[in-house]
Amino acid sequence: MDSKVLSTGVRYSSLPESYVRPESERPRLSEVSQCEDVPVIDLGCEDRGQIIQQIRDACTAYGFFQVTNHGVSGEAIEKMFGVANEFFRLPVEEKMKLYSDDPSKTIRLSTSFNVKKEKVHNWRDYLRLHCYPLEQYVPEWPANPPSFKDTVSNYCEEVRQLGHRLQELISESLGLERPYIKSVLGEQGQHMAINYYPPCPEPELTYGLPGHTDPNALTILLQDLQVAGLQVLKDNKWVAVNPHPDAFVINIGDQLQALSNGRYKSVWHRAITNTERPRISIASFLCPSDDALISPPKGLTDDGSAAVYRSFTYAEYYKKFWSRNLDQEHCLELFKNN
Ligand SMILES: O=C(O)CCC(=O)C(=O)O
Repeated sequence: MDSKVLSTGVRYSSLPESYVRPESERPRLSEVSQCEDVPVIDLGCEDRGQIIQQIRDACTAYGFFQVTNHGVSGEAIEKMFGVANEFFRLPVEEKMKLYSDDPSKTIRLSTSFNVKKEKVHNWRDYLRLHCYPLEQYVPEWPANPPSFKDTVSNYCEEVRQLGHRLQELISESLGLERPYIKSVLGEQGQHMAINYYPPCPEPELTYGLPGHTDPNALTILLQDLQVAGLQVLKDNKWVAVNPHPDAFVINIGDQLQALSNGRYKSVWHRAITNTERPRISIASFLCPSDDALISPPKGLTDDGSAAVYRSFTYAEYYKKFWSRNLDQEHCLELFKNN
């Protein structure tokens, strides 16, 4: 291929060889069912106890849920989608100024997942940004489209508040003090992946993103309302999570699985492609501070259940995660106590 990225405006008539998965790893789209009972939690509900119960049930059974009345304004969401679309429509030469395949960069346009490590590529381009503290990172963000910095900063602030609110609810749902998770995770980083999945000539042969869990604490995902593509693993079967108007999809990440001593699941999820329309998704990740020590609180082990994972710092975990391929075994398996 001539260009390193896919978002060049060129439509492919067949899938380039380097994206074709071996037979046994293909998405088998005809076997995927619709997830009819995705938990949708109304954060505007006046009964806090009910919200906490719903979160407990969702995190235990699914590892993900959707939230409505989440406090992020419709305007912030609409503008965020607008600027994401505009960015990926920029001329490829303009976008390539930001290209890097080095995961340690705090801003980069890239493609697939980890192009230097993986054997088969994924049908995705993405712009990855560090977003907290804003004043540290915004100066390095794209100056084009001109509204990018303002729009994305505003969106990040609103989403961060939602994340903190959810972490309080999740703490309480585990029987912990409301601020527990937030205080253990320290001054949390915030990253964003603006994902762009172009129309794909052969969606049966490849992924936008293969099945993976998120290495961070909590993911707040905004899905394209018009184009479905997210699937999660439920009871060992892939199910489609269709976009719900005005909702964010919330994923429990690996750090909350470890902190909850395995009670809550960091859910396997993947993004598939389609032949017709590009799809955009915007994932915001709340990440523990590098030196946060991830270890289950006493309250979750004092019934005699042993710590499932050894204690580790987030820096140690994150380094391990990016040294691997996305679709290998769950990275937490490497931290399991024997
Ligand atoms: O595009 C999606 O729906 C999923 C995105 C995702 O899993 C990610 O960015 O880690």
